[in-house]
Amino acid sequence: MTTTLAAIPFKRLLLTGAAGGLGQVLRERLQPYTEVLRLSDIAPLTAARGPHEEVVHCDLADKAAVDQLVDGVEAILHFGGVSVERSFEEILGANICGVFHIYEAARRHGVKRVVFASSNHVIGFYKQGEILDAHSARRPDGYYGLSKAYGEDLASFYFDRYGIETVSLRIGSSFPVPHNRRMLSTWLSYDDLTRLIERALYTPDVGHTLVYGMSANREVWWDNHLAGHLGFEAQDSSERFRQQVEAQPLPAADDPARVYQGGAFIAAGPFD
Ligand code: NAI
Ligand code: 15L
Repeated sequence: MTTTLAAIPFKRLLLTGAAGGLGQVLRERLQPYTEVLRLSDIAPLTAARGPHEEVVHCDLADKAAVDQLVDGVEAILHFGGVSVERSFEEILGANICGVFHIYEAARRHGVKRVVFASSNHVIGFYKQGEILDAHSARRPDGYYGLSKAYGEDLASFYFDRYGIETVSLRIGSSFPVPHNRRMLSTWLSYDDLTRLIERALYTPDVGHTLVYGMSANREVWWDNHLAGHLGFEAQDSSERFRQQVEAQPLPAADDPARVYQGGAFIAAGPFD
């Protein structure tokens, strides 16, 4: 993939969730955008590979630790937290308190830009095929989706109140390949994710911008015209995987995987 670096690298970027699936990918791909990349997770990370990396173990639920983590960074890519549907108690510390701690630390340390990894599960209860844009009412499909909705609202509030700008990425399904029929619509390639992050970091005057993170797939449910100022143009498509995905058995007509935008997440739980 070729980067289209739009501006000079940042002095220091923070990436939370650096040990995760996307974090490991971004550890490689963010290097051109920053002199120093500070990598953080609650899970073990391999040691810094040179002066261009810093590795900090941090629990997002720990406010004082997050405050220290953010000290000295110019912008934050907030990808850490529980990334699937879990009990409210599990989501609370990592995602809800976690994103609050990130914005409070950003305020205290004068950070002016956040890229927030939100999720399609904020709108997961819409039916597949319904077309949504950034103004569509939310229909979270669980505690996880609710935590991402809260993060988006925090982003909006911290811009209105403190001028901290955020691009909230409502990511569809970002994996090496789409795993199922639903993901033929929701898939976001790693190259397109990187392009989107580049635009989210460098586009001026984003305020709080909400953008759906998907590749240029043949059938999509999300319309990004309200995020046109980002200038994001996806270049990949799930189409080349269609044949192998459609070789899988077709789920029953009432299977959530076939009915809802959030797929199987809508049927997860309860957790008591
Ligand atoms: P992941 O689960 O692989 O990575 C999340 C990371 O956050 C993990 O390394 C985990 O250890 C860390 N984490 C969890 N609780 C923490 C805590 N209390 N303190 C510090 N770190 C903690 O998830 P993935 O796929 O890499 O996703 C990254 C982000 O993007 C997540 O926020 C996820 O919700 C979001 N996202 C991902 C999508 C995808 O398709 N991969 C789709 C939509 C959103
Ligand atoms: C997400 O929000 C999850 O983090 C990821 O693991 C996938 O399940 C993705 O959504 C999806 O909806 O495919």
